[in-house]
Amino acid sequence: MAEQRKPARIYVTRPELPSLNEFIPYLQEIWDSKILTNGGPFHEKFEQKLCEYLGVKHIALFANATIGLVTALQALRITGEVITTPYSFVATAHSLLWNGIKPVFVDIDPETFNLDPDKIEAAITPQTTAIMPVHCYGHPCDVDGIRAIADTYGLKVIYDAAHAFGVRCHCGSVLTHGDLSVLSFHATKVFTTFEGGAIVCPDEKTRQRINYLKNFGFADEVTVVAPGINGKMSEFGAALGLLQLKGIDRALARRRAIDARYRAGLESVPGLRCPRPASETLANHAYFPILVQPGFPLSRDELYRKFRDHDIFARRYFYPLISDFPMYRGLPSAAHNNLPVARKLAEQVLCLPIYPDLPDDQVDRVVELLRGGGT
Ligand code: T4K
Repeated sequence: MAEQRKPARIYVTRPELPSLNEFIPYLQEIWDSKILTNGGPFHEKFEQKLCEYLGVKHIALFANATIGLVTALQALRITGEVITTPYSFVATAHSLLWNGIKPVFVDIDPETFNLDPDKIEAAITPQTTAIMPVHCYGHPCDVDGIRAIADTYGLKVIYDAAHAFGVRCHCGSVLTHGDLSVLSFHATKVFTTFEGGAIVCPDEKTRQRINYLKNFGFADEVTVVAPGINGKMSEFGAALGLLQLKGIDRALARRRAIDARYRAGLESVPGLRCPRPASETLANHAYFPILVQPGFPLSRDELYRKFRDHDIFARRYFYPLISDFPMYRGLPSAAHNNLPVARKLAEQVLCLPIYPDLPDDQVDRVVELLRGGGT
């Protein structure tokens, strides 16, 4: 009897990589030069090409976004309390704790999944020094609303832009907003250098300080200007990044096509909502969140488990809320009634698989399951 082939496992994401053959000449150069790190030639070239691609002026590369966030806070000498979102990956708030800063959680907007500017002012105290919003799923925050509040109260704004590679809003790259923006190039992101990240800076002076901080605080061979950390990206990561830039437009176009296919397939499924970024956004389709609402035959968690039974590994980004983890839940701002929108969305959200190599027939497999009410 012919063996029945099991459908392939579908993950929430898979990294987009160039062919190994294309990468070997880059590796050969590293092997020949024996320059592996500390700001080598690939590092310099990648920073320059990345600025050009993203439409920004100054970038400091990092080993990952988490160290980037920790360093961004150090660079701007942020202390006291920082207003942030509970609806994100834990690294956002952890970067505050690593600096001895108290996170103050503020609820999110039900359409954008991002900090609700209307709720920020009530959370400001004399100890507040900054706001750390997240462009969640790459959907831009209300950057103008946040800027207005920051200006009124003299606060800094550090955007966690881990999801926002290549995203453009009403006035160009979303990464030019705020005092600093931090990108992630982790394996699960739209643009990857295995691990990696970057801080987008407004001027060369700030970039210089960040460069000292990511290199133990060294300003030259014998001068240490701050208790810096080791946050440097290696030549391996920078070389891969340089090569990745060649394929990124094709990868983003494929993501766009998958996003459109999901939307067309799921348009009229009762109890499902597919949020999208504001219409003027040039999105990167980093994630495809759906909200499982009353009217759908299964609860979100039942659907999550049903998907797993079918070897489809959709993920509940971002459940649980950061404010529910043990190191945060004692904070007054983590109280249940302070974050009703974030709490509701965290109970309803499921991120569907989306990545450039995902074939149409697998997208259709996911859609069929949802159209059948998860059965
Ligand atoms: N701020 C925000 C808003 C973030 O979302 C993140 C990271 C950060 C800051 C910090 O950035 P980094 O310091 O990492 O640069 C993942 C990632 O580990 C994490 O980077 C990411 N956010 C978060 C949203 O998702 P997990 O626990 O879901 O990853 P994991 O290992 O379960 O991977 C998910 C799927 O991806 C796997 O089922 C298969 C696929 N995968 C994953 C890896 C690691 C691969 O195919 N290959 C791989 O190498 O956290």
